Amino acid sequence: MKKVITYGTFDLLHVGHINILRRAKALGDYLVVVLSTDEFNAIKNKKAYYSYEDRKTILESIRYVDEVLPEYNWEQKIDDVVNNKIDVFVMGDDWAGKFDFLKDYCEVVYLPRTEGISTTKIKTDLFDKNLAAKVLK
Ligand code: C2G
Repeated sequence: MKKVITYGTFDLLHVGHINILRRAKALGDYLVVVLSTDEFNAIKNKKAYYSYEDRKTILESIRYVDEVLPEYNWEQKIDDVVNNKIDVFVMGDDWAGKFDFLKDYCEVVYLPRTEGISTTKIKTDLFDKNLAAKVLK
């Protein structure tokens, strides 16, 4: 069984997340998603809208996802790859090169991001629409 792993916050789930999960799963038979905890998000200077538990529940309902584990820090990736007997590490190419140290332990694949969508864009667009509705009322 070929095992694939990927990491992220996956907040306000959108098609960019689904595209990376679908393509990651297509590289093997079993996909492990290591999901940033709320505490680790604070270290990444991210504030997720949904809690870790809710983001985990959402991810576990996706057909491409076989297992969800917590991401506590930047240092756990080698242990995750070794302990879970991972064959392929996958990230979007905004991370290109950043995790090449894992090449000693597994295949490392960076996939093109989905253009035009991000959690930040969703938040900004909703804020602007809400603001415009107030101002133009
Ligand atoms: N992604 C994508 N296209 C988008 C948005 C995101 O392909 N339009 C990918 C990212 O490249 C990443 C994954 O979706 O591979 C999850 O993105 P985030 O939830 O933003 O994760 P990030 O904050 O990049 O966390 O240790 C690694 C970090 O936890 C990665």
